[in-house]
Amino acid sequence: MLIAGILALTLPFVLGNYLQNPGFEGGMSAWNAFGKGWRVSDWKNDTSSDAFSGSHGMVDEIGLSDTNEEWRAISQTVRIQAGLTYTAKTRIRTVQMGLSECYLEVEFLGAQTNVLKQFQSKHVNSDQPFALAVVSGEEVPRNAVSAVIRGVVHLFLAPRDAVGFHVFDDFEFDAVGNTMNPGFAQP
Ligand SMILES: [Ca+2]
Repeated sequence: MLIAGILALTLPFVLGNYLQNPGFEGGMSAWNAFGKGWRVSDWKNDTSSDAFSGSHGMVDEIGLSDTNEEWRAISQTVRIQAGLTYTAKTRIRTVQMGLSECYLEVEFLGAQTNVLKQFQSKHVNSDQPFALAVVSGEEVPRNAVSAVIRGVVHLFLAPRDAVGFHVFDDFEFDAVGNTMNPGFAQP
């Protein structure tokens, strides 16, 4: 009871970013790339940059000869804790994206890496400067042991005129531990 009382005084709490190398300043380290076109970029000019913060971001380049209906993703898998609520974020910039879309996705996995639940941010389907994409406040399903945090690019139709770019930077995956057991604060 004493321990519960002490914890109750500290709620709510936010645990730090679970992701490693979340802003790609360490290159590809800790990230898995699926599909074509992924590279870490430090490109910038006077008005724009592939980095939302720091000097690097993750770019997926769509080429003129790429195949229609292609899926691509950059992802990181982390252990999770039952009883917490999680929020994922990233920043997305798109250039000449044509007939494609991109978004942030979170999957909660069971012990056999089976997908228990999937959440997606609002899909980006027109060009934009860096803007926030969020999957917020999702409770962990019973039996979930890990989460995949993923930047997804879906190419509907390969471009004919200009190469396109989807740029991601500053992924976050945070836990908030104040909502799963409301009785806990009143032991
Ligand atoms: Ca960065």
